[in-house]
Amino acid sequence: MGHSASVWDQRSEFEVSKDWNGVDQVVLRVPRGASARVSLHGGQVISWRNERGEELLFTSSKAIFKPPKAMRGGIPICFPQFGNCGSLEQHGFARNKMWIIDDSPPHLPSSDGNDKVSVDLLLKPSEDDMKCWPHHFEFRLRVSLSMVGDLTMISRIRNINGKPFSFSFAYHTYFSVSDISEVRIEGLETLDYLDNLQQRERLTEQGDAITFESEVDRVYLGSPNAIAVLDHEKKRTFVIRKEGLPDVVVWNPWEKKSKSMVDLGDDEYKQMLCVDAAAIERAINLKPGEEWNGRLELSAVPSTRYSDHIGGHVRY
Ligand code: TA6
Repeated sequence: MGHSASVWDQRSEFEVSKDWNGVDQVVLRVPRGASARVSLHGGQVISWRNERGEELLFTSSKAIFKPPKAMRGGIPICFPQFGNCGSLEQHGFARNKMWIIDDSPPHLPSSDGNDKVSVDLLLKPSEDDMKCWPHHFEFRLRVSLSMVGDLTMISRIRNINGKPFSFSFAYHTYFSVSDISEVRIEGLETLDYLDNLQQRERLTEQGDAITFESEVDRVYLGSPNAIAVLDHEKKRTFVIRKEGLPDVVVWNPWEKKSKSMVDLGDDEYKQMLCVDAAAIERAINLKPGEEWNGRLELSAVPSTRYSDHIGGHVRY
């Protein structure tokens, strides 16, 4: 079944196919060759490829592609809770629910509509969901691919005239990296962070780019809206731009925890890094009728050019 999507001066198609569990997936393609694949299970981006067909997101070779478990990799959506510090399952239920394609989404500002191929997904609570989280919400997710292969995700979460509610949120992004010991993050220097390995103690990052020699599980607070993840071996930089998402989660399980995870290969920690645009420290509160937007834009650029892409935010 083909859906035509209006794009900047070229007709592009996205198709809906089914995975081996019979779950619908939407494939976005642009003429220059980049693509993205979104599963209706969890509204999870499970693949993002550049115009050479290189996969930019990590997927575990031991991923369990069986609902209700979220696949280990891609970009799971953490809502309405990040982590396990609330009454819900770890990272909330949104990534374990079936979403639908929204054929008549409310208008988005034109900057996010005309030069991209997009799909709009919708999650609304079922009667069952209301038992564990009794709030009337609509979660609209637009996943877009630009003509040059940048991936954009826009979450619009609205309180549909129920009682006020609060939530935390993250785009739990698994980047594919060549070797974690050859990766650094720029843009988080000198920020405070909550260290999940030390009972969420609040600490301050030192003044240099972040590199990796052991397990890291941190929530950086009040971060700039442009962050760079530099993969030295591939000479590739992921540029993360965000709006409405003040925090950044950085997670690599390293060797010991990888060995304890059934859906992650023992050595796969070397090829992945989670850098999640998030809203965690301060919960988002919505009164009836209010809506929150959280926007993420990912680019993968040659490292020689990445400073052009994040302007003055670069720190040396
Ligand atoms: O900080 C990221 C984190 O909360 C880690 O503690 C680790 O649990 C990771 O998320 C993966 O969570 P998941 O539920 O996807 O296994």
